[in-house]
Parts: sequence; C-alpha cells; structure tokens
Amino acid sequence: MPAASVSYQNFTASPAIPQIAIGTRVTWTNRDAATHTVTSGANRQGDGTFNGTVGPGATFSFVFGAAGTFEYFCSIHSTMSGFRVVARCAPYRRRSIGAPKGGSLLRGSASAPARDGRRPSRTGADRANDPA
Ligand SMILES: [Cu+2]
Repeated sequence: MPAASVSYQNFTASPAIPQIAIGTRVTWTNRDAATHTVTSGANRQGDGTFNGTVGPGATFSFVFGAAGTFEYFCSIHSTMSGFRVVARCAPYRRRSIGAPKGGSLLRGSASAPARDGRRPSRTGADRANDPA
C-alpha cells in the first residue's frame, strides 16, 4: 500500500497539501509538545470522514480510498486550518506527463490510424497514390 507522511510541527502541517494516489495511507506525526487533532472538514466543521487526536510524538493514519480534495484542521488550535490532502488516480499517470516528447508511447498513439478508415484531411491525389 502506498504511503505518505505529514508532520504537525510548529502548529502547522508540512507538507501543507500532499498530493497522493488513491489508496495511499497517510500518517500524521505530531512533532509539537501540544496535542493536536487531524479532523476532516472545511471551515473548521468536522465532516466525519476522519478524526484523530495526536498527542506529542503520536501518529494517526487514514487510507484515502477515493479521489478528491480533503480539507482538514486541528480542532484544538484555531490557527491550524485549511490543510489539504489531494487524492488522485494512480501515480504512473502523473509520471507520464514528464516523459520525453519522442517517447515511443506518445509517438505510437499520435500516429495510430483511424479505426473507421475515414481520413477527412486526405485529398483525391492522396488516394490515387495508395498502392491498394
Ligand atoms: Cu492543534
């Protein structure tokens, strides 16, 4: 199972907006001397998706099984709000964005012929040169 980590330190979350793949287990570790909570919801209103209390040095984990942007906050400290976890589909899709332009996968998909045989951009001269 893929995993990601978030630290509560100096009364903030780091990284503030983790980008994760669906199915990732995120573990929060409290590195402050104060107790915090990891409470899902926008505008400091808990929505019940997850809610953990982490004392100093403690951890809380949650597995994100669906895509979405999940805002969370600490219900004890009013300044600790608006943190996010963004869950997206599988990580290989993100890596493919950075592939070289001449990559075989990109070239293959760009030059694939239309399956229905219609080629609207071709002229009569093109068709006359067809070997068949
Ligand atoms: Cu807190």
